[in-house]
Amino acid sequence: MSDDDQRDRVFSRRLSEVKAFEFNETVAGVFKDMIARSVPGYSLLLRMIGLYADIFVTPGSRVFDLGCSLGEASLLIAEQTRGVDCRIVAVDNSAAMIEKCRRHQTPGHRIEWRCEDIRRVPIDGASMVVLNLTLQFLQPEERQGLLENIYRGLNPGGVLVLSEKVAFEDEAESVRMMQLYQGFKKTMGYSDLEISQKRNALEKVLIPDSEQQHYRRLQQLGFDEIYQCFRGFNFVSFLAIKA
Ligand code: GEK
Repeated sequence: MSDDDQRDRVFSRRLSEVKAFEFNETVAGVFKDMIARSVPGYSLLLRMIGLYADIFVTPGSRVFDLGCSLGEASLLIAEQTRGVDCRIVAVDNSAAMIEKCRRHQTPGHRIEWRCEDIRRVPIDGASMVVLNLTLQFLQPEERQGLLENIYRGLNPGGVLVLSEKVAFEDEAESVRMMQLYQGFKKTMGYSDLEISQKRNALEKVLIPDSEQQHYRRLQQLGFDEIYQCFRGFNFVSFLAIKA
């Protein structure tokens, strides 16, 4: 078992104070297990990203994986675009995550691992931009600016993959989805204590928009085709194509 394959027990003991969630070394060490057990359909989301790369990535273009964490999406894109002359720029502002990414061997592929803030990354010549569960960690007022930057940097025919945890405008739906999501986490082996302490830690850090907000914003930005390709309880993934 590598040190990236440890079981997530970050919130398993009762904490005297639940601090705001951070992507630090402890989290990076268990992240593979944490995300697989916390996001319904995570492995399917990754496979869908690989499929999109196959369809949309063009020679001479760049692919941006913004908030790449351990680089799983970038590695799949690299695999899928073997033989295509493109560059993959994978960005995360967690030094602990990027340090682990840099250990990956990707012969014949050009993944550039960058420890930077995605709000300041210049984006241009992109055939594909991936925001897989990352936009939700920016302050709500910062999201539009990043998306504008992405839209401008996409080539004609380029795509944005946007996966997010979402909030619900309808109260009854919101309550039901929370119940289902909590049930999902229990089936994945998390205790009630872990679920509630993690929820508290994320409260001010992960602020979800609604599906409608995402859809409207993508439309206003100018994307010509917008598809919701995945939904698992309160997680959705959009594919937005620039004409
Ligand atoms: C995956 N996409 O496995 N700049 C750079 N990185 C950031 C910023 C920022 N301003 N804010 C947050 N992050 C991945 C999963 S995880 C999702 C993405 C989750 C980074 C943060 O450090 C973390 O690694 C990532 O965004 C979010 O496909 O944990 O739910």
